[in-house]
Amino acid sequence: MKKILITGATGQIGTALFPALCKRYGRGNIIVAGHNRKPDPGLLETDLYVTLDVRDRDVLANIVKNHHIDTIYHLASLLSAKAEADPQLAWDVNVNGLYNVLEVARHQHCAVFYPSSIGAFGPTTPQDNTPQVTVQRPRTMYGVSKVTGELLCDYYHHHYGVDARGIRFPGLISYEVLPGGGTTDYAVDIFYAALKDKKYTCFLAPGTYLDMMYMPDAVRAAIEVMEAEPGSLIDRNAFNVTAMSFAPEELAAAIEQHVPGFSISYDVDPVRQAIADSWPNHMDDSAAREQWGWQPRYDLQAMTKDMVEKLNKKIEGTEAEGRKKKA
Ligand code: AKB
Repeated sequence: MKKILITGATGQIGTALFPALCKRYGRGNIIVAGHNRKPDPGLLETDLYVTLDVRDRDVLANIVKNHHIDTIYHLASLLSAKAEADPQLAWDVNVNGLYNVLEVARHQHCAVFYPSSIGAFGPTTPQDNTPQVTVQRPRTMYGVSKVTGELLCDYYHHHYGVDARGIRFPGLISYEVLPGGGTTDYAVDIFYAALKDKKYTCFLAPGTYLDMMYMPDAVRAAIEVMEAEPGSLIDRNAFNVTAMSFAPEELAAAIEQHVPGFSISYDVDPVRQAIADSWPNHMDDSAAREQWGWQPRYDLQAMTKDMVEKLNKKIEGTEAEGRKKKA
């Protein structure tokens, strides 16, 4: 039986991963750890939620020991734009936090899931059909921390036998919780703006192609790679995975089909634009497809339709809740 700890569990991925892991392994077997963001009130009331700053190795080691954890989904991390605003903090959380997780995993025999990113690539990486194994010379602290993380996970696997596995996530689109501090966040913000105001001002320029994925696919990818036959994994710590690649104007056109009259304008943020320009347009994820059967289910059209439906329901629910409180 698996006993799983999710670090950074109150973030964009963790919030969606938690129910999926509960469904698969049983709610009582998933411990969620958060630090900065407030968790769902339902979680706070249970003993499934623990407070954890991943930089504190002793606290982490005690949680793993006391809850008999055998698998850690290590999601605690600063995203790209936030990391550029505070590179020292980004190194501390993203690299030292992971180092602590791997050390605890080494001593307490845990498997580790590590989310790398398209941010692990840089301006000298081939931008189209970016290969699985290629040049990785990122110029952002986020990218430096992600490449370091990939190498650390490999090291702990080769030298200590830690079952560390990971994927390079593209931009992730979801309706549960906002991402916060990323370069690909526009692809989430745009849906909220479309449903609220029928217009959106994008901080990336038209023509900026980036890999993207809808959260249900991302959650499935994280679970599938951890369940894959270990013998089939060659690139175990940093699989390219993608589901679609689009530029802002193409996403806007897809949304307009569901929100007539929606329009996009641009006010480019030079920091985030430079980050996006250094990332791939579209990755080759054939290694993940061949080695553990990766297959996305949502393309741009399917994702947009589902996002609009789910976000509409969420907004209606929030408004109804607000009216109830007032009455
Ligand atoms: C970010 O934009 O920083 C993240 C990522 C692609 O890693 N969403």
